[in-house]
Parts: sequence; structure tokens; C-alpha cells
Amino acid sequence: MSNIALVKSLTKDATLLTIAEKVLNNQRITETEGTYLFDDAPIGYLGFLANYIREAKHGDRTYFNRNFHIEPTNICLYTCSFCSYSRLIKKRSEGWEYTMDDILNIVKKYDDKPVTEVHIVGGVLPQYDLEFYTTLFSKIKSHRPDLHIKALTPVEYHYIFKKAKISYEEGMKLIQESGADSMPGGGAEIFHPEIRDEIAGGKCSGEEWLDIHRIWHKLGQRSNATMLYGHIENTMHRIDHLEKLRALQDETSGFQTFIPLKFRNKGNDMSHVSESTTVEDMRMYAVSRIYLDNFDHIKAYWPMIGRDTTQTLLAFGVNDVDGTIDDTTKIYSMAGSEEQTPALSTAQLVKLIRAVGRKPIERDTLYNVINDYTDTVFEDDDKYKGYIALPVNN
Ligand code: V47
Ligand code: SF4
Repeated sequence: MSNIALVKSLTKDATLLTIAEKVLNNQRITETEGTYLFDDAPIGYLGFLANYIREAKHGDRTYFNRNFHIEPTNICLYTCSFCSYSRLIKKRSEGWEYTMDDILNIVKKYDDKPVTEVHIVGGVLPQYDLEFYTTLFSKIKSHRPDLHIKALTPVEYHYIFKKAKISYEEGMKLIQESGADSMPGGGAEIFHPEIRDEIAGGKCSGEEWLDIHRIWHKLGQRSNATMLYGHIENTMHRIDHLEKLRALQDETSGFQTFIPLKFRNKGNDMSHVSESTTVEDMRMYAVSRIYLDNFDHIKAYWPMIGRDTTQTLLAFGVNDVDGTIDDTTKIYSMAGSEEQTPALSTAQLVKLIRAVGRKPIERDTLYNVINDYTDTVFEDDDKYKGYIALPVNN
């Protein structure tokens, strides 16, 4: 049966059929169609379309990398209501504030480990200024030139450039020269001011977030994008967010990956807001895959969304699961993610991917292939035959 015949057999809904024809013909869907997918599409149909795109782009290949995270501080002068960090500003004794030497010592702990990336992001405090970060990045680079530095978001950059009284263009150039290689996707939250003004505690606006990425891309650099979903936003806000990312990507082609971030409700000022269900998560990822036709990769950040849901999402558009992090980032464990246990080893992550019939590929930050683990034999492989789930305590 042809793909078109197959989708016709799956629904009689005229709008869904139009969307399916567009997807199968590699055409872009509209904002109205995106809204329809969020609000009205059956989940199996969404999965079919998202998986079609995923497999057309990547087959069964599923990427991960070997990285580690450093959060210079868990105290923040902004007051995002979804975040557990800002509440510590008045109780500093409960937080940490690393010095430059502390951070360099963490980097040195990985000297003999085969990691390819350090991801640096945390709270915003005055002592972490432009001078601090440019010195830090150049010290990390001179210590370990091959380690990719993925660091800071427009939230920090907006703050430190304003403090240094320089433009975004001047600032991003200095950051590039100091050795930062790429920018992670954080701080995006929801761009629409109706929601951002409510939850994002006075930090940079959606337009400023997009501007800083635009400037970074125009310097020839790459970055990621995120959306914090599943709290007080509605479909219009989600589509607005996706549309702004798609438009910027048309202009620069600088984004590598889109990462929907599921709102977690523990230990923050939004604990009264319920978390999304797994089906809502599947919907979010699938619509993102369908809507963002100009993004190569959709990533599920497993420490936040959990291992089981990550495995499910590999059939809903996701082709990347982030890293073998060995110190699950604190921002999520503080916000209630169940992933409070230490890292997944490379073997565990490989098995997690193979257990749902996908091919695990280790990549570097820029998606160059480092190792294909499809046929790698591990001692206890027999336990993982027949797509059974990965035991949590493996
Ligand atoms: O911007 C904060 C989010 C982000 C909560 O680019 C929360 O590869 C859920 O962006 N519930 C930072 N989310 C993390 C981030 C990221 C993570 C992994 C990989 C990459 C990448 C980027 O975490 C923040 C905010 O959106 N966040 N609090 C919470 N309660
Ligand atoms: Fe600060 Fe970022 Fe938390 Fe907002 S989300 S309070 S900017 S660490």
C-alpha cells in the first residue's frame, strides 16, 4: 500500500488528509494546520506522520553524545516562577557559587574521560560577568582544546552585555573569540509576552532571545532551541513559539536541534500547576517534528522527561536523546524529575535505544558521527532481546 493510501485508510478527516499529503510531499504546514494537529489529531495519526519525517531524515539512527554539565551557581537574581533556583537568592547558604578555579577543577576531573562536550549553564549573578566568562572559556580551551564548549543562553548574555555596556554584536564576537563553540537552547521558555511576562521573572524578552541567536548564527556558529511546555500556555502560544523558530531558521539555518522541555512542578512557585501527561508529551514532540520542517533534529532530554517516555518518543519524531550525563543536572532534580539517579553509562544509553529497535550513534555536538553502536556486543546483551524495557537499575 502506498503511504497516501495508508493515511487515507487511517482517517476520513479532510484537514488531516491535507496535512498528511503535505508531510508526505515534503511541504510545510501552516499555523492553522499546526493548531489543528495540537487540538484535534488522534495521537496514532500524529505518531505516524512524525515518525515518517523522522525516518525520512534519519532512518533508525538515534544520536547521543558524551558530555558533562557544569552549573556555576544555583542562585539566580531573576524570578522565573517555574524555576527552583530563584528562590534561593534570599537563602544563599543553601546554594553554591563556584569560583573560576572550582569550575576548572571540574573540567580537569574529566581529563582522562572520552567526553566531547561541556555544557555550562546556571543562574545569573553579578560576579559571573563578561570578564569572568571570557576568561573561563579561554582557560578551558587552553587546557583541553578538543572539548566543545556549549555555554550560556541569551538570558546570561543579555545580562552580561548590558552590564558591560556593549551591544549584542560586540558581545557575541568576544564570546566567540574566547572559545565558546555553541549555544544551548535554554531560556526560550514561551516567547509570547502574554505567558513570558507571567512566568519568566523579568529576563530577556522572546525577541531578544531570538536576536542573540540570530547574531550568533550570523557569526557562523550553531545553537539549539527549546520550549518550556505544559504549564499555563495554550495552543496559540505554542504555535507562535514554533513559528518564530521556524522563521529564524529560514533566515540563518543556525539551529541544530529543537528540544521541547516538559514543565516539572516540584520545588518552585508553580507547584499548583499540574504536569502534562505522557500522551500530551507525545503530542508536543510529534507536532514539533511536523511543524519544524527546517530543523534537522528533535531531541528528548532524557534526564528531564524520563527513560520510558524517551523510549516512547523515539516513535514520535525524536532522533536524539542528549548525553551520557554522569551528574544529572540539578535544575531538574530540584524541579521533580524522577531521574535523580546518577548517569546512564554509554552501554545503558545504547541499550535504551536498541530496546525500541533504533540504531544508537554517538555524535559530537555538531552531529559528526563518532561511533555506530548498532552491532556492538555487550556482555549482558541477552537480557535486552525482543525490545524489552531497560531495567531502571541496570
Ligand atoms: O531554560 C527550568 C528549563 C532550561 C524547569 O541545548 C525547567 O542541548 C522544566 O535549556 N521544569 C535549561 N524545565 C536547560 C536547557 C537544556 C537542557 C538540555 C540540553 C540543552 C541543549 C538545553 O531548563 C531553562 C528552562 O526552560 N527549566 N526549570 C522546570 N521546573
Ligand atoms: Fe534564573 Fe534561568 Fe531559573 Fe529563570 S530559569 S530563575 S533565569 S536560572
